[in-house]
Amino acid sequence: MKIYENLYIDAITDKILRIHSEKAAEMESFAVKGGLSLEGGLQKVTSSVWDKDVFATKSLEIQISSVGVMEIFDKGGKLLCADYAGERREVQSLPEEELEQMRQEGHIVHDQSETCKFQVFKCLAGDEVVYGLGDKTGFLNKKGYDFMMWNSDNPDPQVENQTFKAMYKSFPFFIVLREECVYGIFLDNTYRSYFDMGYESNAYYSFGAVGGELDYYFIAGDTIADIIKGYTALTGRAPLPQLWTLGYQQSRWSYRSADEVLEVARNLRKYDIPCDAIHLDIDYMEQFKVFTTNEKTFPDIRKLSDELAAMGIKLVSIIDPGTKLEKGYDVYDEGIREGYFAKDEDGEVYQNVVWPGDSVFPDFTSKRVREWWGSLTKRLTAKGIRGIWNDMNEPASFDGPLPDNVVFEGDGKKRLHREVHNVYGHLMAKATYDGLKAYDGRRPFVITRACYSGSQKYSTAWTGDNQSLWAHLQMSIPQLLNLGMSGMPMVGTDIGGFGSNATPELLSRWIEASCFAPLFRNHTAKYTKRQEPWQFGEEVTAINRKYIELHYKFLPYLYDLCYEQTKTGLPILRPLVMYDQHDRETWECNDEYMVGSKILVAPVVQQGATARMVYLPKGVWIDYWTGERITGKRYIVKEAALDVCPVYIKAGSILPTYRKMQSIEPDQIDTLVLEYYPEKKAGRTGFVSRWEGSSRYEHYQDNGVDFAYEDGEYNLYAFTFHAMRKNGLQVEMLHEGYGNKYKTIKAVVR
Ligand code: MIG
Repeated sequence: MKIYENLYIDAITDKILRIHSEKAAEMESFAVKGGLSLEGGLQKVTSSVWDKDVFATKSLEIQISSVGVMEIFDKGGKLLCADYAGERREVQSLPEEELEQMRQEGHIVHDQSETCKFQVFKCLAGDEVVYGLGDKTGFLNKKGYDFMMWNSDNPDPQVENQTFKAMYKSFPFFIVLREECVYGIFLDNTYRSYFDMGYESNAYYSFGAVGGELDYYFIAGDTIADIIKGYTALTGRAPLPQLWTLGYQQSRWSYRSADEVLEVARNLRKYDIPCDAIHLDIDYMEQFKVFTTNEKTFPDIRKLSDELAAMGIKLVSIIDPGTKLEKGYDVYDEGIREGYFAKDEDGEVYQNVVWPGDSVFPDFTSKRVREWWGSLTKRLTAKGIRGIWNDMNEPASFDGPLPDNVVFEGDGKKRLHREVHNVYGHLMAKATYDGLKAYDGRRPFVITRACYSGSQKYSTAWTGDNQSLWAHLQMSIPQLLNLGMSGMPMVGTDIGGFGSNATPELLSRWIEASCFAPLFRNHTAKYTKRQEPWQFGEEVTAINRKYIELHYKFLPYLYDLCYEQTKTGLPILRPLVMYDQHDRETWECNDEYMVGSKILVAPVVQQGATARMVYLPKGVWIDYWTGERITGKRYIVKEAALDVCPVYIKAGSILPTYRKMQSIEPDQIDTLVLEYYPEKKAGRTGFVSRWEGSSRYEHYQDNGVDFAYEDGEYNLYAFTFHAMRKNGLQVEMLHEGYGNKYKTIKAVVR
């Protein structure tokens, strides 16, 4: 529906509006699934009343002024979001020569003068906070900062936002929360885009892109969860992972030979550290040639993977998109013959330099190329590799950035680098996912560094090259939470830090802080001190083991959250504000998080600290370690020596747990232990406490490997626990389709 000059509004549902230019309507989206097929039971609007200048759906009303200024109201007449029509307060850029002087001394300065093709300005009310935008540096609340979406590999220490306007990922999506209301905006534009969330002025925020079309979605709802549901209904949700991929993973750039990998595996077992995967970084390749292996250092990866399998450990290997330019290297030869690589303006294959030296870049915008790349994954899976880690897919390049005009031909549709840069990693992840799914058949395990909105459909992600700095440990929490609120649930950071050297204390605190992370991987760079969990002596090893074991104990809870996520898009790690958005104290809580809605984690992220303030939101919380019951909506001080990561369980919860294990073998899991944390103590008879209340919990179980669940091969249980009854556990089967059921289900009252 046209509302003003080149401005159209479609109601996608009665709470999701698409605001776009005329041309945008015909453009294909890289993020929004299959055009606009909504997932997750959202209803498409079939009719809405579009009047002359008041447009309305069942839930929203839009007013357009005679000069095209748009205001969106809810049905009660509350103003949710208004275009800003006042004066701009532009930030002056320095003259180029002064910028240059700054650069000469090593300052990172940005020229702010790039002009957007379009920019949208919205009013700031003053009381709002802004979340989302992927994994930008800094804290949870992005208000007051400005950002750029341009997938960038920058190895400098990633501190706050001022020089890190762009990171590896582009999630042009944010959530605005106010006392009164909440909404989200998703700018579906792959060009370089800018998000000024009140840096230029505190009267307005703005977003815009240097190319492409104006095309954004306005998502309304009552809660942050509603906004995430709406956004992921558009851009998709993460599929169920293989169960083992939720386990602990050990990595280093690089374990340089099969022998070294085996030694790491033996140490993991010797020190009794649960672990499910070891990663092979670039040195397993022959001269960094993608899809090859180094015959000298890794003579028989099939044999290696079998030996590791006997220890319950799987291999994951890295691939890079940059393909070595070398005649006789079959991947290169075939790609040249078939025209699979990106070209320069004159039609010559475009070259730059990456790890293999002179390299060329597959054109992942083409379906043929993605299928080819996907089929190449067979070379790795045939050797027993069980997961593929996609690196350098911004794409990164050593000899200057790829120029704007490198040509990606797609399938007959020519696009320039400036248009597809931000989806290059997204499409590589898709190619990897589709290849693994087609040829391996198990649920693909892909990790990617670069992303665009919607990458959650194909891949997990890590936050790239952090460093072993306390500031980066602190940042890891808001980073993962904002990724989750950007629809990307399966995420983690390099535990212990990638660059620089971890101290024993930092490593333990990092393992503690990450102990519920869906991607739970310790990784570090080539030139750094070793940081496997056993490297710092017995005392520290015991702490590290304790938290890795805690992670394994709660695996069935994590997996249930994965299942929930496939239905709702809700993240696994959630900021406290998602628990109670009417409690302002939660809005900027940067050092605590919830795991689903029942566990609260408040890690220690300060060097030397042995106590910390913990904010407990409303409700009754049970200290996981001491059993103490605490009424929330207040701060408490928690003693937390190095071996204590404060964890609290919401009273009334039932949590599913597994017994101690070294690695995840879904077939062998036959016991489920339900921990019941009753709402209320009713009293005491002799030495026995009596409890009141009852709770219910739904639990999902399947083979944890393949797609059989799509044909109904899964079990869905409902557990009800009545505290007052003897043997108060009641088990109901809501769906019964997986044969290998638990032999034992028991409940313990905590
Ligand atoms: O230019 O493959 O972020 O995790 O270990 C460095 C080597 C390339 C960057 C990745 C990092 C990986 C490293 N890679």
